[in-house]
Amino acid sequence: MAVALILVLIVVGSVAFHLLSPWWWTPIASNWAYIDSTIVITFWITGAVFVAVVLFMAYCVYRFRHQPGRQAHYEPESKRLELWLTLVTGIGVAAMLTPGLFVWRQFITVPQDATDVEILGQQWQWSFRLPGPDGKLGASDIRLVGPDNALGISREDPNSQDDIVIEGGELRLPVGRPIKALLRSADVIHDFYIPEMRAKMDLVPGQISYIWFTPTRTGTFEILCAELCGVGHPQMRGTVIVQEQKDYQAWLQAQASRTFARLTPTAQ
Ligand SMILES: [Cu+2]
Repeated sequence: MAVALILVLIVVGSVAFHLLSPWWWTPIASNWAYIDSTIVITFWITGAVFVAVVLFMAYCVYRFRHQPGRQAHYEPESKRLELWLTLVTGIGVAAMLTPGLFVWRQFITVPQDATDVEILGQQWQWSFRLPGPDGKLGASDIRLVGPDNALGISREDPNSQDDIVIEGGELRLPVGRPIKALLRSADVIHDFYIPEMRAKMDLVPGQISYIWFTPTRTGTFEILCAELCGVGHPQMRGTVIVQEQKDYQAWLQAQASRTFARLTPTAQ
């Protein structure tokens, strides 16, 4: 009786904790509300299964408890029961996976009008590069990284001359515009993650991965590294400031001194 009661209390406690928990996710600040929906669907399905299984256990513990003279019925196999369990489990798993496929399709389909922004991760900081007036990022190569060229940007590429380089600082983005973040790593695997944007993606050395999102409200958000990348991993944080279009443009105009050409003038 006590065990059955404990099982019921576990169910009640878990559901209450889930509903009353103060550690819920941060208010969303991007277009990726779908990510939240898929998590909510998973919570509902796994939650319902958890409640059903544990309550069933409590029922069995109580109903089939030991009584003098009572004997268990031996039934090693039940085709009907197995069929039912397979069907219900299959439907439950499909219901959790299918919405994810639709979201993933959107996740990898970048809108045509997205603005490129480069994000470089290295042990243990974030650096950024924005295209200049030409709207294009110049070529880059990790082999070009040096004391005066932290992002390894190509000096030969004319497109790179007006690129704005922000080393270990704050990234600014305009609100309501889709952003395509091109992700590079200088050393090990990192993972670009802004909890309020819901989206995250690995930075893999030797590749340029990408992620896109549209910031939906202004504010200051923290960039975290979501991949264990060495002893400095917990300190690998950055800041993204989402601004109104006019404030963003004003800031952009003031960045003329941070172009790649100014920062690393070619040796004469
Ligand atoms: Cu990292």
